[in-house]
Formats: sequence, C-alpha cells, structure tokens
Amino acid sequence: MVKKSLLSLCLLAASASVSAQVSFDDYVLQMQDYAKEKGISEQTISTAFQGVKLYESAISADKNQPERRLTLDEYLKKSVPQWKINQANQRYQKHKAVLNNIGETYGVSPKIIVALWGVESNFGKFSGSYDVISALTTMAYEGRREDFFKSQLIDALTILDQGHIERRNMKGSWAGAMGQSQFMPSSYLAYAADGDGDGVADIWNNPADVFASAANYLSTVGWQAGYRWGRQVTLPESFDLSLISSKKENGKGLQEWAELGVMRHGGADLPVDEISAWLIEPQEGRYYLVYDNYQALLDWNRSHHFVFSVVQLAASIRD
Ligand SMILES: [Ca+2]
Repeated sequence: MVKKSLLSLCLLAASASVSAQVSFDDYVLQMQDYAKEKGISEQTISTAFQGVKLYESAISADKNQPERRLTLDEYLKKSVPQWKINQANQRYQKHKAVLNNIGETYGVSPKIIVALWGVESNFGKFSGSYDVISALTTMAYEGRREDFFKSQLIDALTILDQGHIERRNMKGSWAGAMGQSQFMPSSYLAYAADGDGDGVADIWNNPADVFASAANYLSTVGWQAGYRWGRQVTLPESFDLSLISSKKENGKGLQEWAELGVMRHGGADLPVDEISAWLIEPQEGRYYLVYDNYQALLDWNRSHHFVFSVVQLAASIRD
C-alpha cells in the first residue's frame, strides 16, 4: 500500500514536471510581455509571434540526443567521410579568392573556415528549416534550459528588430542555431559580419558573409594567426598522467613539455616556441598538445570531438 502510493506520487511528480507549466499559448503571451520588458519594439513583438508554434519534434530531438559516447575515431569516421573531404576541396577551390581575402582580414586560416562551414551545415546545404522564433519558444517552454533559451529568444527578436533578416526567412535548427554557420542568436549579435560589403550579414544565404562571420568569431575569441591548433605527441614512459587536462589554464610552455620528455608523435623533438600548450587525451592512449587556436574552436563548440572534426577536415584540404 505504501509502495503503491509512493509510486503514484512519483508518477504524479513526473507528469507534473512536464506539464506543470502553463499552456503553450499562455507561455507565448508571457514571452511577449517579457520581450516588451527587454525593450523589443511593439511592432517586432506583434509580427514575430504571429503563428508561433510548438515543435513537438524539437522537444523529442532534445530528449533523444545520443547517450553513448563514441570514441574519437568512431566519431570522425561519421563526421568526416570521404565525400565531405571531396566537397571541402571543391568548395575551397571555388571560393578561394574570397576565402583568402577574408582569411587575411581576420588573420584566420581559410581552410579552417571552409571546414567549419562543412561540419556545421554541409557547406550551406543543411542549415535547418525550423522557424527560429518557434524553435526557441518551444525550447524555453520545454523548460530544461529555460533561462538560456529565453535569452536566445530575446536575441533573436533583437536581430529582427534591427532588421538583419525578415521574420519568414529566419530559419535554423530545432535548437535555434541559424544559417550556414549555425550561429545561435547571441553569436549572431556578437560576431556576424558582412563579407561582401553590401552592409548586411546574411549568414543564411551569402557564403562571403558566412566566411566573414566565422572568421570574426574565431579572431574575437583568440585565434592566433600563423599558428597551428596543436599536434599529436608521444609521452615518455612513467609520465605523470595527472598533467592531462581539458582546461587551457593548465597549460605550460612548449619548452617545459619538452623537459618533461614529451616528443612529437613519432619521436622528434617538439618545436621551439614560446607558445603555451596543454595536454589532452581525446581518445584513450592518444595524446595531443593543443594551443590557443584549439581553444578558439572549443569556444565555438565545447565538444573536443567537434573540434577534431574541424581540424581533420581542414587538414584534408589541398592548396
Ligand atoms: Ca553581406
């Protein structure tokens, strides 16, 4: 009896966590008030929320993200297939002049820009067809990360308010990542840039704007022109593995690593440079010393697997 009532209490609690909120329609009204408080114009609010809808598919996508963590090799096999390498090379050749120009302006590697484009949206072919205002409102309503998505929603409304894109063209992923660079609205406001000089940062349709926006992002978060992202290394026997860290703050100068016996993969000496590096092990038994540029990519997406996809795809591009 006790057990049974406990069980029904649990069931009640479980259903309450899903639907304790107001209805979606009422939630939309709350968001409109919230947007007004945040200074979004009446006109934008009235048009932006017209026809806003609950995306059940976004909620299930959010709940069904893969749980099993693939090894780095398994992940790279899926994320950097041969056809994507071929595409990256074709796109690089096609847009070479623009890419080199933008790469020079921002001090960012053109190959990394193309690789980001490929990993994020398959070179603009898959940038998401969700209505961004609806997707963000849905994710805020779902509630798992309500504060984050409410803040992204306000940023999306700000983008509309500032006239960067028309409401009906503001498309993205189920989580609200927009355009060919898959920028969240906050990233758009912080980093979107105009690559072709027409005064608009159109990350949805214009490759030059996509490249400039990605380059602007990386250079702003600390990309160092002329440096690589890192390199695979070999550790000496009886190395202190507690020095492995996923945090840049635990970096040391290359010279220090050399004194600890760390070598390039294959056994040659590390290069001599003042640059700080930190030691990661993205797959068991495989070690890399990584630099500021790795951190810049990690800032873009906190997944080490993501960063390795980008650098591997970039490395496959020939001049
Ligand atoms: Ca433009």
